[in-house]
Amino acid sequence: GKLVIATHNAGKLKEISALLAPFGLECISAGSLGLPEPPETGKTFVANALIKARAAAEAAGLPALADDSGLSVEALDGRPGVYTADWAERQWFEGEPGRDWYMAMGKVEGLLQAKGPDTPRDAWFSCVLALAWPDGEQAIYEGRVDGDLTWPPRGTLGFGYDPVFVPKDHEQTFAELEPAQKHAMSHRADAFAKLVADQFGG
Ligand code: ITT
Repeated sequence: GKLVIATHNAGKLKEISALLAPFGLECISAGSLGLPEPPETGKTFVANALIKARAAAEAAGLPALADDSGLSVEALDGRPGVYTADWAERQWFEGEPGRDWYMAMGKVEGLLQAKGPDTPRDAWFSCVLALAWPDGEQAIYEGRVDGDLTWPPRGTLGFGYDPVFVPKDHEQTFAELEPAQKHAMSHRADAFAKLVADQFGG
């Protein structure tokens, strides 16, 4: 069957396509269908994931999968959390609109350092996947990975905050790990495993 991937984030699209590859679905990106980005007005990952999945399913008349995710820092009371994307100011890169991730990572680091040198650097990524069908049916799957923040950023793989996130029991950042290694342990992989077990029976 066909599935709309309701994201406008190229890094996510790449990871979701890789994670879905074994299931023989025809994945269509929201961008290629020209679907608009609905405002993410929810206060939780679940609410925002459902907003994006429902909007895409209704506009396309096809089942849609959305991902709402973010980085939470223990010592910052879970911030930026659902506001992770918002902390990266919109800028223009080589004529394309984008977000300044380096600045966003620096903002998190600055707040952490302002708390003092002994502040715990524990953080986690959350991912909520929402599936929505045009008839109103929907399903939600939540994933998480724990780690520590490092500074300065290291690595060029992945996207977003990957260069400052070191998963627990590892030395390398998500941006230094091969995609297959990240996919074996990420918040997105955790949520996907639950989706696959539920939708494809294991
Ligand atoms: P869509 O809503 O179009 O899917 P978005 O980038 O706006 O794209 P979110 O609102 O869910 O998506 O924001 C999540 C942000 O959290 C994302 O932009 C990344 O910066 C960060 N993030 C999520 N997963 C990540 C990952 O695996 N590695 C690094 N950063 C991640």
